Amino acid sequence: FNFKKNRFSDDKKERYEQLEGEFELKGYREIQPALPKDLKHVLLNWTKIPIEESLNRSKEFYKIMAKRRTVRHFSKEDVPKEIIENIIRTAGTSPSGAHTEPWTFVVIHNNKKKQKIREIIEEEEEINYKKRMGTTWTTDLQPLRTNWIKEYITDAPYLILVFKQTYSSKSDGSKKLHYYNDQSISIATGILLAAIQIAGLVTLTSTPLNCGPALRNLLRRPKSEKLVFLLPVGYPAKDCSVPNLYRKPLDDIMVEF
Ligand code: IYR
Repeated sequence: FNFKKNRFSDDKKERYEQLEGEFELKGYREIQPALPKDLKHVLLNWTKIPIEESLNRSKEFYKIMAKRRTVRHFSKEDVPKEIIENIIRTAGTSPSGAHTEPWTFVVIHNNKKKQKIREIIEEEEEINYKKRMGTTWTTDLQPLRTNWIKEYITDAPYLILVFKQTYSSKSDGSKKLHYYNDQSISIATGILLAAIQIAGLVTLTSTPLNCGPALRNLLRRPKSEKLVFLLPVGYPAKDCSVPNLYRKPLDDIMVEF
């Protein structure tokens, strides 16, 4: 029931008010909050650490993250599932709009599923590379030596498909709005990348173009969910090479006042 007063012309107002009374009596009028109305607030569980340790941790974390590279050549070596579970648990600690936690991480270990996913993506990517995208796109990507053949999809032991929930439903069946779901899913994926790196694994932050609906159907996700990222996760291949890229120094990315 989406009764907005301004939708009714003045002559219908009287009838509306009558109706409103009826709805209130039947309990239809009340909007169910996304979080419990009487949600408790508890003391923050936080412990101060010495400045020295803070400095050390920030430096060590930076050093580990600076070694992160996007990897496109994977070993077939398996990874214990518990590591993948911990990584996803960590991503799930991300902040989200109104604590809606608008993410579904679909984990694929099954080879037949990986093969099917690879077929769907390669078919679309071949069109992207050959027809859909312009010469600026192909010229810009050329130094990365990517193409539509995606061996990593079947080589990596795990695929994590990150789905963004654009909305869900409340317990009364009404629509639950997922505020800032774009930001929330991006932050969660950033945390996911950091968790993968800390665990000593590698990944590729891929964004399969035009494959969303086909993959959503294959994995039986609802229409409310959109595929945002596909991350192969595992170990690099023995002969894995990466483009020799450098990152901007602090001076180029930080502005101080
Ligand atoms: N999604 C395509 C192309 C691609 C686009 C960008 I922007 C990259 O940084 C890398 C690749 C692919 O995966 O091949």
